[in-house]
Amino acid sequence: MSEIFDQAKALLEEIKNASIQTPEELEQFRIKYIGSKGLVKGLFGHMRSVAPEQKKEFGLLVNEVKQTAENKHKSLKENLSASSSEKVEIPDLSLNAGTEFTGSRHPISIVKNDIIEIFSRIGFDVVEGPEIEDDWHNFTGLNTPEHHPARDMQDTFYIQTDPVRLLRTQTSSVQVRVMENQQPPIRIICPGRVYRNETISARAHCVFHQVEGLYIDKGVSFADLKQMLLYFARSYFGPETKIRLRPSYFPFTEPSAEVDISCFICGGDGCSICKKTGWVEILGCGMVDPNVLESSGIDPDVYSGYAWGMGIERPAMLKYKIDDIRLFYENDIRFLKQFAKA
Ligand code: 2NL
Repeated sequence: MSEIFDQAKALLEEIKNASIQTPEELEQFRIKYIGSKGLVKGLFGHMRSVAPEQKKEFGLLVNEVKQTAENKHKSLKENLSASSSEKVEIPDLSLNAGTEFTGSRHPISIVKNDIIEIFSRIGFDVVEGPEIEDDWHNFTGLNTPEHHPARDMQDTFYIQTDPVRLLRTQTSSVQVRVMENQQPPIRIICPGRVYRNETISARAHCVFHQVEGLYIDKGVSFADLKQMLLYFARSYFGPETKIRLRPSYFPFTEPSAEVDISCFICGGDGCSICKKTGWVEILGCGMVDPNVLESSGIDPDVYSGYAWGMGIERPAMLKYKIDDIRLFYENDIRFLKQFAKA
C-alpha cells in the first residue's frame, strides 16, 4: 500500500522539477499532468484501492500534487505570455526621449537657409526652377552671345544638341523665366545646384551651389545695390564687416563689380584665408544689362534693376574650415555628423 504513496510523492517531485521554457512545453506539461487523461487524474483513480484509515492522508497528498501542478501551470502561463512575441509593449511615456543621433542638415543647406533668411527679411521671394535648361534661358536671354567662351563644350555640359538641352551653369536661368512671366516689381533669390565642366579637385567641382538675386523696379540704382550688399555682408559676416567693390565684367550686367568683404577671420589684418590681403571675395554683381530686360519683355526705359550671384560652397568652407570641396558630395556619415545640433 505504501507503493501508491511513493508513486504520488515521486509525481509531486517530478512536477516540482519539471523544466518548462516554451508555450509548447507548457502545453505538454498540462496534458501530461493536469489534463482529463493526466497523471493527477490517474492518482484519484487509485483512491478506491486505498485502505479506509489511509484515505484521508492519501487524499491530502493527491490534492497537494494537484495544487502544485495547477499553480505551476498558472504562473508559467503568465510568465511565458509576458515574454512571448504577442506581448503588446506599452511604452512609458514619462521616460526621457534620449539623445540618439537623428541626422543633421547638410552644411550646404545650412548656409543656403541662412542666406535665404537674410534676404527674406528685406522682401525677397525664393524661386526655384529646372536644372536641365535650354540655350535661351541659360545663355541667350542673359546677353551671352553665340561665340562666348562660357558656351564652349569645355565649360558646359550639353546633354542634347537639337534642340539644345544643357545642365544650367547658373541659376540666372530661373530669373529669366520669372522676367518672362512677370512684370516688375521683381524681387527674388534663386538658390540651387549648377553644373560646370571643371576638373574635380580639392577646390573645384563640376556640381556646386549658388544663390542668385534679382531686383527690378522703377528707379533701382547702383546705390541701392551697394546698400543691399552692405546689409547682407553685415548680417552674414558680422556688424563690423566692410565691403569693397572692384570693377568687373559679366555679359548680363553693366556696370559689373566683384565684391570683397573685410576678412572675417583676421578682421583685415591679413591671414591665410585672405592671403594677407585683408579682403575675401564673396560675389559678383551689377546693374542688369538693358538687353537682358528687353529680351524678356521688360521695358528698360521704364525699369532698371540689379542682380548678383554667389557660390555657397566657398562661404561654407570658410565658415566650417572645410579644406576639400569634394567632402560636400560624398555623404560620408562621419563628415555629415559634425553638423548635427547638440
Ligand atoms: C558670380 C557672378 C552674377 C548675375 C550673376 C544676373 C541675373 C540676371 C540678370 C543679370 Cl537674370 N544678372 N545674375 C549678375 C552678376 C553676377 O554672378 O560670380 N557668380 C558666382
